Amino acid sequence: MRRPDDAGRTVVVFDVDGTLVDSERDGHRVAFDAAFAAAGLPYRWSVEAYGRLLDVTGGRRRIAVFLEEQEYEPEEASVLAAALHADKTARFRELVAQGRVPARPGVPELIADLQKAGVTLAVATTGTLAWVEPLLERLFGADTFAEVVTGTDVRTLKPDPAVYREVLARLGVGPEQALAVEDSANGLTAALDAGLPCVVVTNDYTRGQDFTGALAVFDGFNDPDAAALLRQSAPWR
Ligand code: XBP
Ligand code: MG
Repeated sequence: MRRPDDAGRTVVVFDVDGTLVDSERDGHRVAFDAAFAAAGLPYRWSVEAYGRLLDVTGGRRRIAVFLEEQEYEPEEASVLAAALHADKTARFRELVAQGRVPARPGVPELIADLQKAGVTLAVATTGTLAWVEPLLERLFGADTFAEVVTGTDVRTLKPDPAVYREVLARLGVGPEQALAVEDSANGLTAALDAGLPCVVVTNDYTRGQDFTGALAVFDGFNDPDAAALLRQSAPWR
């Protein structure tokens, strides 16, 4: 493995939801439903329905789009979505604190190996800063990621490339020095549009999406080919 000070510095930028952690079905979805219940609203998102709702990135936008589907006026949907999302965020932080949001199998080992090899690690996520930071610290330690850019830090969410561009700007590296690791088509589009090569590691919600343009697509981090490719050094293409 090349060291960062060799020709071609090596940076790996990870997505969080569905990539570093298994967080959607038994984490975010549960917190959204609890927020609906606490507000006295009858809505509950089934495991299947949530898969469709994931097409809209960002929890607040996801709620707003859903409420508009329930015939709320856009303005009312937006105000209610903001309040529900604030409550959802507090509830998800609680799940994080209880250790109920696990790393995906193979991820802790991959992170440890990349750290040992001197690779610079970073995060580009649509998720909210208030839960992203405690989750990363709990699972991977406080100083594992050189930069963490969240949905709170950018104006436009994935599939827009803003979050990846912000990571590269903060690190002061070009996209050719970085590799993105994503789980979804929205994330892949964001990475590619920022110029990063991208490996996709799918999960139950994203398997079957269109991953045209990905450097490689794997089912899990323990796939031997995935494990080998992700431990290679730059340049990846
Ligand atoms: C993740 C998201 C997030 C989470 C919920 O997308 O879209 O909205 O589902 O987190 P990606 P928040 O993995 O592509 O970054 O409620 O904090 O938005
Ligand atoms: Mg994701």
